[in-house]
Amino acid sequence: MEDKNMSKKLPKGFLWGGATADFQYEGGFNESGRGLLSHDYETDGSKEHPRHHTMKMPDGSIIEPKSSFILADSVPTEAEPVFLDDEYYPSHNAVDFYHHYKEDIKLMAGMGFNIFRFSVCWSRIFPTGEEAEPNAAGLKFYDDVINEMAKYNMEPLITICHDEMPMNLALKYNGWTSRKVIDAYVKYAKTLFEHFGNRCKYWLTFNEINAVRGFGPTGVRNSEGQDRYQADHNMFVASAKAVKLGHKLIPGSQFGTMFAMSGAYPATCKPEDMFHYLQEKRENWYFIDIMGRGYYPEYAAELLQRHNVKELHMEPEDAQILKEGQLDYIAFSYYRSNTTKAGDDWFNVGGDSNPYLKETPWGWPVDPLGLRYTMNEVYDRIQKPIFIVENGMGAVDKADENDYVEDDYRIDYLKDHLSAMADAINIDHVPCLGYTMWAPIDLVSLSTGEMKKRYGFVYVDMDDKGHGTLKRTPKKSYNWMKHIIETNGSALDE
Ligand code: BGP
Repeated sequence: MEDKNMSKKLPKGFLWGGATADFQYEGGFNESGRGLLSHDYETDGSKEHPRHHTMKMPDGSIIEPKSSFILADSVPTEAEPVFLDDEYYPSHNAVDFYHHYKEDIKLMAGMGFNIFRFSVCWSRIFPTGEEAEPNAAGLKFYDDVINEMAKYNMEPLITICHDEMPMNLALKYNGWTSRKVIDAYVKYAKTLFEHFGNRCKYWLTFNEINAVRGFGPTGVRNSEGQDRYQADHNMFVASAKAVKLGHKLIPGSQFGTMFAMSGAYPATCKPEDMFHYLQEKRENWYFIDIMGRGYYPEYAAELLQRHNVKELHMEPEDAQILKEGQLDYIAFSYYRSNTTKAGDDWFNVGGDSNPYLKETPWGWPVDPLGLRYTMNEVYDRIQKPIFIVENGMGAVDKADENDYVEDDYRIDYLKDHLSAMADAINIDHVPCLGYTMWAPIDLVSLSTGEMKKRYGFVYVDMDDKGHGTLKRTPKKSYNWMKHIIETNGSALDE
């Protein structure tokens, strides 16, 4: 499949960078007037012991872990979030970008990044989500970050909302099920546009909006069915309103939303498996079609019925809002591919293992060609530029006595994925704005809350319980990536 004669050199102006999320990276939990965030009550975990939220039930008992991300549907609304002395909450300090931003930005600049994707912590700007005025100290932190980046000609790609919301909004309104949250979000987005718009052209309204995570993107307790799809509709409207406003306030601004994309394959060529695959794909296309084309597709009725959704509440003006607030580009994360077959659950992320692919230690199949396939598929469908805003490999790194890591496996993963991306751009002519690798500096894993699932070009001395010096040390992949960026991809041919 790879064309050996076609250079991997990328078009001039290609954006090279890294991506992070505030609650996995930033810390600074008690600083600059930051309010409580939905992720603050999430414990650490592992593959064997899922993360959970610590909530006190009305009778004083504490809920049991149910599954990662999802706050048990059975938790009554009167239950209160609570911090427990014997639990560890990784979002509180994360890897402390809050106090290391100068050092981290310098390290990223050292690799030649011309863009850095980070998310603003909503509750640092509006602590409960409902204040009339933003928190000036919170805005100042991001001012400092963006100004530091400017010293190295690195531009920001800001995620307005990365799977989170002020805890107050999640509890009071059952997250995005309420249209009140649309207003809170638009006020928050407007504040960011007014404050940072003169220095930020690229924006993402949401992270992985299509992922199913209660208390994650939707902040909703019941993460399936009626509430979930109502929450999604409200997020579509909020995103479209923000896009329209952003275009008005920031001339030349470019808006995307980030979708979690995996390559997907029918497990066999049995027609039933193929049809199931088509329906499974629509679980994702639903989001991309509505936000990228500005209207609900015909198949939405079947999909919603399949998820026991009776009727979505829509205001008469919503259709026009969705039309006017279409995305400028389609951003996605790509880590792996999945297989699917008739009878599998919808959202059966992963499916059976694929005999043709190797897996990471966390069981994620490694499929670089799937990236080229996904880029083509998304572009063929929506015909708007794409932006790969997350890709990388979570691995167990063994640091030597100087904290140096020889991560050849990461280099192999990235080389194969970047080569596949270059082929999609150079051979298939898929327009792609850039690539931001997850995550340039080691940080806390979203799914497991671990530190040992490391992604970075830079090692951070910290363990799963937050112990360590936080010292940053470039890994072998750091200089490798630097060379790829300084040759604008040509070195992938070496
Ligand atoms: C995406 C999220 C990120 C990130 C990444 C890697 O789903 O947008 O926040 O963490 O996946 O996943 P994990 O950290 O679970 O390995």
